[in-house]
Amino acid sequence: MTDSAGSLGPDTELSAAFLDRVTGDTPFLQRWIWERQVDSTQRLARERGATDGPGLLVIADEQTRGRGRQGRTWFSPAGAGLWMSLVLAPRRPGDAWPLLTSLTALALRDALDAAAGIGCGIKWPNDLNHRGRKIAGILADVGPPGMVALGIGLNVRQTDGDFPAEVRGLATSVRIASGAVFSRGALLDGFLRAFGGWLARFEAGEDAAIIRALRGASLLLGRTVVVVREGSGEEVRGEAVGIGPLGELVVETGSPMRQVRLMSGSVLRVVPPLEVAS
Ligand code: BT5
Repeated sequence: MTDSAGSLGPDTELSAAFLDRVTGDTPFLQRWIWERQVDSTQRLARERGATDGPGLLVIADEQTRGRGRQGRTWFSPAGAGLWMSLVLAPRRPGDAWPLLTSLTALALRDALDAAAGIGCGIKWPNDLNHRGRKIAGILADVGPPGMVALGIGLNVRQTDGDFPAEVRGLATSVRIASGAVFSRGALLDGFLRAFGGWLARFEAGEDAAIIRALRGASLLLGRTVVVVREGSGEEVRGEAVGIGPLGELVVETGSPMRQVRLMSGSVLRVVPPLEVAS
């Protein structure tokens, strides 16, 4: 393992020795980069992946330009969460890669349950929610060539007052959900283990087991949803009735009734609301 960038201060639990240990136990990682502050781990991960290849974890204490999908902002204050990106070359053809976002959500869910006793649900396509509030978001970018960059933002230490007005009441953290301050290191360790298990299933072609788990974790199934399609901006309204083989959301809509398969999109409304769920 190489500490190829950044300097690790004594105030962080994500020490070089710790990162060496957790990534050393992780077959799909060969290197890590820790930065005290970076614009976006996703930007740096893709840059370094392009020059040095896959098997890379990039993690930062703070992001100054953390990003969500479609150019949205991801608030990533210093020391408040796990802000990280994995660069991988999964051993499956690229047309199966859309499932990777879902795998990552399943791994985060497992890790939060095991490490912090928090029961979360997956809000398709890329959010992990607790009691109707977003605790984590996932960003999957294809590239560098032959690789995928998986960006993960998990809120760990924020109190309600720490969130900017824009997301206050909509966002939550491990601290808010559990009432305890958990170490980011323990959560990282738990996530990497859980992710390794799901990645192995994915590479073994066990998609049916993945989809089954996704159905069990989905917060949208059985609810009425309004989804804005990525790209066209079209609004689809109907009942979420299934999860397809690539993790897509199947919505029954219109009259006469037809099924629409959504690969990606933003959920505008859910009825009944998600607070009722988890
Ligand atoms: C996401 O986008 O949820 C993907 C977030 C991925 C962030 C990680 S952090 C490490 C890596 N490096 C990066 O630069 N990014 C990745 P999306 O579904 O578009 O949701 C974005 C929306 O979530 C924003 O428009 C806000 O409404 C909300 N949001 C922003 N920051 C938040 C936070 N810390 N907690 C909860 N919600 C937040």
